[in-house]
Formats: sequence, structure tokens, C-alpha cells
Amino acid sequence: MNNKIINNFKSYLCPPGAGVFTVNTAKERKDSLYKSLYGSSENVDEKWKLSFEKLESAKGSVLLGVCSDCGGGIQRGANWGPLFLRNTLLNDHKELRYHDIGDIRVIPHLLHDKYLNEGTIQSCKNALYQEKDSVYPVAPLSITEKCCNDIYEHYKDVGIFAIGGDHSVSYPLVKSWIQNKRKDGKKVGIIHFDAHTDLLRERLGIDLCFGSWLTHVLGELESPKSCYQFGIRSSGKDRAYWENEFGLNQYWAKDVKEIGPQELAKNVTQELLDQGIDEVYVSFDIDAIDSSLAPATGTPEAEGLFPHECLMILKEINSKIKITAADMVEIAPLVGNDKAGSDSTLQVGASISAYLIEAINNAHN
Ligand SMILES: [Mn+2]
Repeated sequence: MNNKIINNFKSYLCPPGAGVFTVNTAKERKDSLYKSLYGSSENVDEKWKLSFEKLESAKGSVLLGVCSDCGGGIQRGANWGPLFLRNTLLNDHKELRYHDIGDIRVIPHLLHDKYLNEGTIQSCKNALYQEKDSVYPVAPLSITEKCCNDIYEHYKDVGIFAIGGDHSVSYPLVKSWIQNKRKDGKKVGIIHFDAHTDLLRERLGIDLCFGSWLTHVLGELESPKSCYQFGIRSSGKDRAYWENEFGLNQYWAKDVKEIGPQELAKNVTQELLDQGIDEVYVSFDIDAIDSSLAPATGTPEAEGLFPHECLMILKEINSKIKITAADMVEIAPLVGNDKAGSDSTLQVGASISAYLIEAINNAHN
């Protein structure tokens, strides 16, 4: 057993669904999750820690919650995504297999360690690890990157499926995945579903946020040509601008409908194969989906993609190219204060997540 790595997990992670730091809020939802995961809501911490032993022989999807929405900027609330989506996954997709490793410990006022002064870092290390000189990072994006590197460096038969959080969490998730795949000699690409391009260089002086994460991982790819975006429809600039400026491929929601999802995905798959791509990462912002079905998110947009169109694209690509890691971000279940809208958002999010988790499982057979 890899004790050092397991100690790392025990230090910077917490049990599934516990990533939002509360005392009593959402207690019923947590209890229901623990009953499904561990049989009861007693001694959760102990059971969660024991579950790391099974990681040694795990193959396929490792589920990780990142309850950070500090990188969001318009309407927050995606910090509740990991707890709520897990419950929907367990209810609606009972047959699904994955190893739930838990949540990143989140200090909700922090984003990345590089924005912090020494005094803040020490007091946060003290709060999280009871040690002001701890070697662990303290801000959610920094901890997430450390966690992903620990997983990819020590467990070769798994891929991470992460639940956000706002879209900034994809920065460490995708960066770590690309760097570790490239170390293993793999050629990799990114498939990104979103209503927005997420291609700002910075927003109000902050370079890592929900609107800019992709800009800062594109450089990790051998070529930006191996990144494909689907569902874009809310942008101040047109498709040609983004493609020329960044060198990636963009298909707006209207392009998907004009060309047809199947036909489009066939062409994209062939292009990826021609580039020699072995594996792709899928980053899925729930706002790619039409706001009639997925209103519980920070920036819902009408005239979007429908779940069957997204699944058609994913299935076509995955018929030839492995999906070895993925994320589902920006589900904010309490936004909109509308139970039907929240349920629908969670159901759609869970059905696409279930497909991605299966795909990651199949890739690690
Ligand atoms: Mn996004």
C-alpha cells in the first residue's frame, strides 16, 4: 500500500459531499449520500479512510468533488454540485461503478495559492493541516492539482471524473491530466462543451477563473488544434475570431444543429485520428445544455444543445478514441430557487456524467 499518498489524501481531502464546510446545513442530503455509499451515516470519516485501501486495485473512474465556486463571477452556487449530483447519480444510475475518493477541502475565500501572501498561507495551513509549515497547498485549485498529480503518478489504471465547482476547477484537472499523459508518451486532445468560449486571458486582473481556465491549459497541448468546443452561443466575438486567435476548433450550438451532431462528430473524430490523438479529456459545462432543461447554473443560456445531441457527439468520438478523464461543472442546484428546474438540471447532468464515467471505465479495462 502506498501509505504516503494515502496520507496525502487523508490530509487535503474530506469524505464525499463534505467539501462545503458547514456544521448542519444539508445534513439530510449528506446522510442520504452516506447511507448509499457506506450503508449508514455513522463513522463516515473512518469508513471513508478505510476505502483508500481499495484504490490500490481500482480500475476505471475515480470520482473527485471540487466544491469551489470562488472562480465564478456572476451567480455562484456550484459549490453544491458535488453533493447534489452524487445523490442523483446514486438514485438514477444505480448500476454505475466508480471509486469515490471524496472532496477537495475547500476554503471558500481562496482560489489559487499564487494569489496569497505568506501570512495567509501559514494561517490557512494551520487551519487545514494544524501545521503552519505544512507542505500541502491551501487554495482549492492548488490542492486539486496536487491531488490529480498524486493520483496519476501512483495509480496507472484510473482516470479522474470530477464534479465542480465553477469552471475554474478544470484548470488544474486538465493541466494535470495532460502533463501526466504526455509523460507517458500519449497524444491527447480536449473536448469542451460550453455556452461560452472560456478564452479570456484574464478577468478583472485574475488569470484563473471560470471565463479563462481554457486559455491557460491550451499551451499544455502539443497543438491547440486538438481542442474542440461545442455549444458556444454567448460571445462578444465570432467563431472566426476565436479560431484565428487561439488555433482551436469551435462549433457553436447553431453549427451543431446545421451540420447535425452525428455528421459533425464523424468529421471531428477523423480529424483527431489524423492528428494521431490517442485519448481525450471531456470538460462539460452544464450551460452547454439549453436553459429550458438546465436552468440551475450560474449563466444559463437559451438556444443551446440538447442532451441527446451531446451524447451523440460523445458516443461517436468515443467509438474511435478513448475518453480517459472528464468533468461536469457549473451545476448550481440551489440557483433559481425552482425545484423542477434544479431536478431537471441534475438529471441531465447525471445522465451525461454516467456516460462519461462508463467511458472512463471502458478505457481502463
Ligand atoms: Mn465554462
